[in-house]
Amino acid sequence: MYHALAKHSGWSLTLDCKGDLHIDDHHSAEDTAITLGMAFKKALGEPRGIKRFGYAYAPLDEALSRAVVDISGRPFSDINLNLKREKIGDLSTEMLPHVLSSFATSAGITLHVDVIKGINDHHRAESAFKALAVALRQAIEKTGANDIPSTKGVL
Ligand SMILES: [Mn+2]
Repeated sequence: MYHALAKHSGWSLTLDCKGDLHIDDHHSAEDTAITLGMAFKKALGEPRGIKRFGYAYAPLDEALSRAVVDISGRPFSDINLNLKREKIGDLSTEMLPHVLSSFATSAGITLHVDVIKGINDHHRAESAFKALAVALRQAIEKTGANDIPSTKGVL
């Protein structure tokens, strides 16, 4: 899922995690998401001259997801993946919305992700990460201006 996120958002990402998988996957998933959010925020720096808003739909076969992003400086997320299986591979499916919300919180962005349809949980999850990737890529696109994209002059 991180691979799909990095690929489609245009990130150059190397992730090295020494987790506690002998206990469970919770902290490996959550803490990598928090770290990714921090790295995103740091890499972006002052959000000057960017589009700020981004939204995208991404399908994966029968699954379709929508992600809407605001590089707002206001951490908020509403994530609806509605996954039915307990696990996808070795990953607990409950960690997928947790990963997305942890990323949004540490990146300081507003994030809405909804899986709109789809039968296969792997497809549903992966389409959600791809939609997020494309939305993020759009939101941080340069406009050519040099302003802070906010009426308040600050994000
Ligand atoms: Mn947690």
